[in-house]
Amino acid sequence: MKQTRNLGLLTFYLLLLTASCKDKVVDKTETASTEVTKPNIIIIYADDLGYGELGVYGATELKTPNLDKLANGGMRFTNGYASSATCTPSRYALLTGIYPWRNKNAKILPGTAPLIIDTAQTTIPKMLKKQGYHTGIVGKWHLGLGSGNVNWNERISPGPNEVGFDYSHILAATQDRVPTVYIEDGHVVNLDPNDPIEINYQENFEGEPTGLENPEMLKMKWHHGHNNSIVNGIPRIGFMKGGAAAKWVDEDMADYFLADAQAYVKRHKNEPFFLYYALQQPHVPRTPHARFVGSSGMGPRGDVIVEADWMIGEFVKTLEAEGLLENTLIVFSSDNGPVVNDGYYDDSEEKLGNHKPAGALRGGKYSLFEAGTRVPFFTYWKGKISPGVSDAMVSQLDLFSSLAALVDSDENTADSKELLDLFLGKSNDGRDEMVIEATSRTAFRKGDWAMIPPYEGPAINRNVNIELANGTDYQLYNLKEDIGQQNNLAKSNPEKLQVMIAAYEAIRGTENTQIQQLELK
Ligand code: NG6
Ligand code: CA
Repeated sequence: MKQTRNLGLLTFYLLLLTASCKDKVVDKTETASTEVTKPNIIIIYADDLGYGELGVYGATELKTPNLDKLANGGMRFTNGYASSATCTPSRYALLTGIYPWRNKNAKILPGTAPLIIDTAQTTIPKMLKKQGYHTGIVGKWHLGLGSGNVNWNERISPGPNEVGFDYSHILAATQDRVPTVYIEDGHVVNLDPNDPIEINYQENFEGEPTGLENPEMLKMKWHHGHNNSIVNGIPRIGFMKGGAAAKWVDEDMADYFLADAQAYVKRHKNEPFFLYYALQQPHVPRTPHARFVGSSGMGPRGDVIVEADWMIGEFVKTLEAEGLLENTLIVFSSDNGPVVNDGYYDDSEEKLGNHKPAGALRGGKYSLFEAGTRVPFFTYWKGKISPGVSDAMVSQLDLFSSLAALVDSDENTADSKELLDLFLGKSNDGRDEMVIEATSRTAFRKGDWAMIPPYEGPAINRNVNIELANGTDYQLYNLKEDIGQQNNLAKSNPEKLQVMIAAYEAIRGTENTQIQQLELK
């Protein structure tokens, strides 16, 4: 009896010894020593995904199990913001940590626009590179390429590789804009030199069909805009000639980028890496792969959200299989709020049913109301971030300084707040105030309040059926009591309005507001 117990103890000690030896072996490896200070960082960025689009943000009609699981296992923000209600400005702010309205070129760009990030400017990937990271972007770029008059048949530069990315595999602008080709490290993928690419946003190339003139060739009809060159039966913005072998197949795009994102993490799993995985969904044209067609019951818009959710599920599986989840911070968000009809007849309005892309928020993409910029936003780090929900205010601008703090870099920017503890779920302190932008107009959020200066222009963009928040009066809303921005308190609370205007002008300058006030007189 005693002997058996001793034997048992011996086995126990032997097991302990083996276990601690194993630990020591692991400790000596390169990976383990970098584990503490150099976690991998992945930003997954959706395109036009609204605040109410995920189950975890209250969606009931649309199923997003993979994103819900990730969000539920991490820190989810209910007051998380993109810097702008459109793509280019938000992406500019995300990567540089600078308010987009400080850069007059940070507007929705055509596919031929030059790069709008100065190659001397600091960016998240540049900052991380200095700390020993390998940096990659897979997916949508939309920050311009080249310095004007790009020759698409040579190496295209400057681009992502010149502003901090060691590796880039991108679509230049948007899925609805030419050139409709993938570009890897500055080279158009599958380009046949005998079939060179030409792009023009002003006029068509002779003999090339267009959406306007050749409706019989279309598998998707245009509603507004989007009637230039036809690629894969879909009319686009801009004219394109040549490059037949290089043209993407829209329905394969999600799988294409997923495979590349998976390959990237596998290639770089033995060094600290930063991956910016910029999804193209649910931006127009919505082209789900055949296996997702009908998956949402909501038409192509819902189907591509289900598709994106599945892609993220697969991507996380890869991280898990490679043993990377415990050493990787994942940030998920969207570049701007939702739009249902953004220029094509794709049944999204007809089949929307009870789904509310913006949740309880007013407005949408292009709008200064909340739905323009308040978006799904969460962080996930297995074993490191305790699951939770935070109502602290946080902007994508803040990723620059917070990620710098994470990797022990002393870089920061004036517009980017260091909120690392908030992102890691160790604090509930967010920002107190911020300027938000929408199609070159700006508004202000401070505490529970939102203030929108008067702006000329239509109250509603009828094409997309979204309230833009233009008006002749100041608007002031208490979001805590009125998340849907129905009660304008500007007149009944003039003191608060003045406080908001003063704080706004302290950041934005007086010019913007003064112009608006002059126009009112
Ligand atoms: C608009 C397009 C819209 C979309 C948007 C950019 C028209 C009429 N509308 O100009 O379809 O492409 O630009 O979206 O052309 S974003 O998410 O990249 O900012
Ligand atoms: Ca967008």
